[in-house]
Amino acid sequence: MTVTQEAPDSAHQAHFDAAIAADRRIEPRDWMPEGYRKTLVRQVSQHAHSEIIGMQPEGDWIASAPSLRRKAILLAKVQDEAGHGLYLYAAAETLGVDRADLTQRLVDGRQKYSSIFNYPSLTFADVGVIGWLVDGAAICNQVPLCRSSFGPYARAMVRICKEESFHQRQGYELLMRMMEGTEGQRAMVQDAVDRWWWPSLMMFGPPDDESPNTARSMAWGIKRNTNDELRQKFVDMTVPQADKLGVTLPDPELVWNDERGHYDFGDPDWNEFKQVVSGAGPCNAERIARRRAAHEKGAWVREAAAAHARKHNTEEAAV
Ligand code: FAQ
Repeated sequence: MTVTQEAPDSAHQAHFDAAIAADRRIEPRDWMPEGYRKTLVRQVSQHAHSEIIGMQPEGDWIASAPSLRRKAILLAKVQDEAGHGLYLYAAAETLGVDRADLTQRLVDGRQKYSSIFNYPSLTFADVGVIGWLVDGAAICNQVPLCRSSFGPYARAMVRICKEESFHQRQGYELLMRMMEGTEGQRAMVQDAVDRWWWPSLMMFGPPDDESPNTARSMAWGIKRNTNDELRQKFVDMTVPQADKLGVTLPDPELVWNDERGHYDFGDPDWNEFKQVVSGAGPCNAERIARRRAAHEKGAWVREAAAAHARKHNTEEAAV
């Protein structure tokens, strides 16, 4: 059966449902319910915005990295994040939206980006902790998205996850070196861990019973796990790494539960999460102002590229 993007009817819906039930990929040319398309536009564009805004906290440290080696690593990481944003905007565009419009929605505050990037990076230890915890959380969240039902999103995630894995390792390696250093350096690492632990847990989103989108997104195969499942996976993975590193995670309720086969842990401050997501976090205004300024400053580059493409196309057509 050929399925086109015409008005939905029961045959289109049945074909889509059968593809989801059989765990087949949905591609941009396939008919899809409007709710599925909208959910993907929302998630993929928020994800793209997060990668681009996420360049800022670490980008601040490129100019003052303590060695050439650290500067080269950090530059490569931040450039990777720009690339991730581009793959994800390209995946979103296959759903019929325009990247320029998505960016406008971001800078106007009409679209979200990850709460985590609204916290400041105060010392160079934050670069290590962002790599270890923030990229570690991103990997936990994103590896299952390589099996997302929408083809372009799933394929983008495969490459992104490979690069996130390097990001996580560079962070952990930096922290290992700092923990072998002076008492002052060890204190700097512990302070950064204390500040980033709870925001990292919030990256996975609200608890399942307060997550309006999870059930629908899982039924459609867009998400493969619930927010709480992934948060638990992250805690279980991270506690032994913290022990090895010699830092304390700032949660008095963190304890191994033999019966469950998982760590028990405390609740993040969900009021703080709501505040940060609604735009009132420590760095929201600064992050958006910078993104808006970069977008405006880059207008001439976009215009020049478009003019060049037009000229090139006219020349090709004339041959
Ligand atoms: N921050 O019903 P749910 C990275 C919103 S990339 C802000 O549970 P859903 C790489 C949510 O959008 C990090 N908003 O929603 C890197 C929804 O609002 P809406 C980004 C959040 O979509 C590392 C509402 O709350 N990763 O770190 C957050 O089913 C280092 C209700 O929530 C992704 O985007 C939050 N943390 O589940 C870069 C991964 N959580 O739109 C640089 C893909 C929830 O209805 C340096 N996304 N909200 O108004 C996902 O997996 C999902 O979208 C979730 C949220 C799990 C984030």
